Amino acid sequence: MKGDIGVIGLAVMGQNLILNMNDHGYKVVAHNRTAEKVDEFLQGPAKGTNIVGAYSLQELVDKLESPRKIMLMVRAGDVVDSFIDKLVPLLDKGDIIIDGGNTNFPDTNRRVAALKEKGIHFIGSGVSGGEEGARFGPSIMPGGSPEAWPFVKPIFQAISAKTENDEPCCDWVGNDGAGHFVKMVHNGIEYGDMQLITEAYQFMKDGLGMTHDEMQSVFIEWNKTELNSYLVEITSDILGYKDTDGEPLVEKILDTAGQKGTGKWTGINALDMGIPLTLITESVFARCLSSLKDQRVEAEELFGKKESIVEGDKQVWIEALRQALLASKIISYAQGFMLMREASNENGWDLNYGNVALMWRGGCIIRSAFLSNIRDAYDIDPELSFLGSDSYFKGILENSMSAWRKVAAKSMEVGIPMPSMTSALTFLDGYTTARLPANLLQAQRDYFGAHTYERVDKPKGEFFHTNWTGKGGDVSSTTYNS
Ligand code: NBP
Repeated sequence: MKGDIGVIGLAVMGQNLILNMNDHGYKVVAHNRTAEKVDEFLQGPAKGTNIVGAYSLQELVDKLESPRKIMLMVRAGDVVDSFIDKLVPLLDKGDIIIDGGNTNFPDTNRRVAALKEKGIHFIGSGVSGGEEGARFGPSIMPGGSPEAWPFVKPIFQAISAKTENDEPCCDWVGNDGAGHFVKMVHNGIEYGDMQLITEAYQFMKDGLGMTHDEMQSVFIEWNKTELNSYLVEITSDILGYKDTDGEPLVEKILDTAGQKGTGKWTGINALDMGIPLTLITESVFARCLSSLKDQRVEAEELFGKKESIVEGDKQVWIEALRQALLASKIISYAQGFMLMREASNENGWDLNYGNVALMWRGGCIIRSAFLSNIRDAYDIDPELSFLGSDSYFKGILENSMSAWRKVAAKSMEVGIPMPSMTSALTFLDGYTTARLPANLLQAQRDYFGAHTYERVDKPKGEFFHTNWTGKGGDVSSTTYNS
């Protein structure tokens, strides 16, 4: 009997996805560039299963049922292109290549188009959930050639995580690189969620002078509220984890954050599309700032900086912080969905936002109860332009407003950096202001560069230039927006 699917790449993600597929009754053919890893896998974790090995791409292709489905779980970038180049001459028209790595979506756009010309279907799929997700149920976000989806759907939906209603956290996202785009936004939101939690931690630790056991209890309690999520849950575990000397391990970890690029891609994409994705982008910058460790140490000494303690009832502050965290999180998701909406419109992807929320509901790093509410919001209004306008989320934003402002103002007063919580509030203030000072900005642009402006008392699209000094000319610059 031939294999149902081939997987190339036997590192942590590939091995665990294969074992997951095997558990669900699929016969998987496993291949890896370094052939010894095939043997190690077959004699180790795959021993006693239906998994078979292939030591060359030809052997892999020969062992698969048609149309062949070959999934790459290898390092993103050139490695994917090189496998595609080697596979194509061995495949038949109608065969399917799937890239399950963390690929930047323009690469997937390019590969879908190039392979279409050769009659090969290509799926670019985000896979989230790390090692445990891959083994027992990840969130899977496939996009690309729609013709390929019916062949891949049963396998992907079987191995994916399920919601509490047993719905698979995997559905077709859209054409081209839509799956990888949505995975990129997922990762951006993950950056935002993590940064928000770290800001709450710093406020509690440095502002309120709380112990790690106290902070752990707070996160345990928060996890029973609307903040219920995987990241809040692991944060409580981390805060309670003691090193061999009985001290909290977290305080022994160097405070420089790493990053592998997906948050940065999300920010760059937002700038390209003109979407104010402030919270995620601040989270990326916060990681950049954290990596300037030596400079920060010097600057703290130079400025003689000291944070002052936050006075007042600790319980009241903790509740205010919870509300500020929740409200900021709503803004982060609202901005992420704005970005997806713009990308969907620009690329004709016709994204289903409720389905995206459902795919993130289980298996992935940002999984949370909150995503069910997002799904509900898009069920009510599939074209919702701002998540905060949905009545459930609007209610939370309004109820949290005073606590959120209090926390933001206090953090500024005592010198605790909270870039994501404060920028989220600033965003909402801007978004809910009908008249911003951009009129003055337009006047400045027209003053120095004759860039022209529109008037509130004239139809939109009519442009005016003023000779502000009496010394300039009447010739204006061409009007376009980049
Ligand atoms: P890695 O990202 O570490 O990739 C390891 C695989 O890539 C191995 O099979 C390795 O073969 C192969 N490879 C490399 Br590296 N360079 C190669 C080359 N020049 N030619 C051929 N093969 C090459 O594995 P991973 O952590 O399992 O991740 C797989 C994909 O899934 C990545 O795109 C990753 O970003 C993504 N992802 C990872 C996670 C996670 O939590 N780790 C989560 C979600 C998505 P070799 O054994 O011969 O070196």
